[in-house]
Amino acid sequence: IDYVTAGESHGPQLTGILSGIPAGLKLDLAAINAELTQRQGGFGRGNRQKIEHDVIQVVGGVRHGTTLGSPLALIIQNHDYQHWSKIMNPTTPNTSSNNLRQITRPRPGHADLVGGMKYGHRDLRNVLERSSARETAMRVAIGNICQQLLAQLDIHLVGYVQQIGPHQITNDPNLSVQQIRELIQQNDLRILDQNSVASLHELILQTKRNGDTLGGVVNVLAENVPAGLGSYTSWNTKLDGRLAGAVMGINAIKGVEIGAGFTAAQKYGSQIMDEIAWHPDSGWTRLSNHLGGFEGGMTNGMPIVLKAAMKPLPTLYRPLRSVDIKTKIAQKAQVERSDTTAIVPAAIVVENVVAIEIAKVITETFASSNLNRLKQELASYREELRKY
Ligand code: EPS
Repeated sequence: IDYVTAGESHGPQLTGILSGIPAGLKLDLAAINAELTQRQGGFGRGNRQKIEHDVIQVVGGVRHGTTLGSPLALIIQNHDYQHWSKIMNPTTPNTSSNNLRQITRPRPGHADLVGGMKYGHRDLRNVLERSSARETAMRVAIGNICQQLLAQLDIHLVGYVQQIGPHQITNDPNLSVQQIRELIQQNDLRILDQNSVASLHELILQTKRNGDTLGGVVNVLAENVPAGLGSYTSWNTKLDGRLAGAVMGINAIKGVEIGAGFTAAQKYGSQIMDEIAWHPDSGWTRLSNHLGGFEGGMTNGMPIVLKAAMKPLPTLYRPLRSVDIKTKIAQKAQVERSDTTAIVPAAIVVENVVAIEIAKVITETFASSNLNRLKQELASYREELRKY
């Protein structure tokens, strides 16, 4: 599995090409659209999401609803383009009348300044348009297709919000993916503890009134992942490393932990290693899961537990100090429309990016041109592991 996305935030559309999905997967477009709608939601979003109604169009790689094994071609329209069709037109020449809304005062913490320096852009909109997290809509669509493949293999995962700004949300490490899915649907913060909702709404509203923004932490739990995905044999085959890279590749993510992560550093080995057990019916297991489902860069059959830290969004309504790239005069950064927090969409994006990496390693490990063959191979592999 591999993928590439293209498209600017206020351009005509987002485009995605996803290769390596086995033939024979019945695509559930309604499920993709439901996931896209979820990503658009969450308390703390700005006004752009009132304009967008993300819907997937599949224009290649699928026939009569079933994948062909060829690359999937995917489109999501940007409805806001109708307001930007002059300024963001891909083909009309650059004239004074369609060159409006230039950005010359870079926002600290955003890609604006370094992106302009690197690519030689004098209008930082050329950077903002692609560095925008709008792109993650396509990653979520691609991730949902990968989740549909994983569901066929009885592998399930969920991403949810663990912390917003300084506020940690009560967690329960014993909940299943299904239980978490039910709990997070009961509020618009994708959190487990319904009692925290009102105070977190107030925190986000107060932050908005202050012209400020908030980040947070998201958790991902993946269940029934077979042992032995990834490899200890070379650094770049370790799956935990690949997951960390993919998650760090999401806008605004500044940290990734697997299992106990940084807290493992404070403990004794005897407190952190997950002791080994064996049962005649279920085979090999661990008596705890401090290592988050990984040993030697390989899955060990325990649930994958991953955390990602998101920094607060850099677009502030009460802007910070910057310098105009044309005049070199010190000025406040440009104010652009934005969200107060995007931690809810981030949880969905991280979930889907993890799904893509797991689907990727599975299709690399097992024969995967056809879904039925992949199912059979994985089932016999699971059986082999059980008997080991
Ligand atoms: C974003 C700024 C906002 C967000 C956008 C990401 O867009 P706009 O500048 O049009 O108001 O709404 O996110 C999305 C459009 C999306 O679909 O998630 C940014 O600067 O990254």
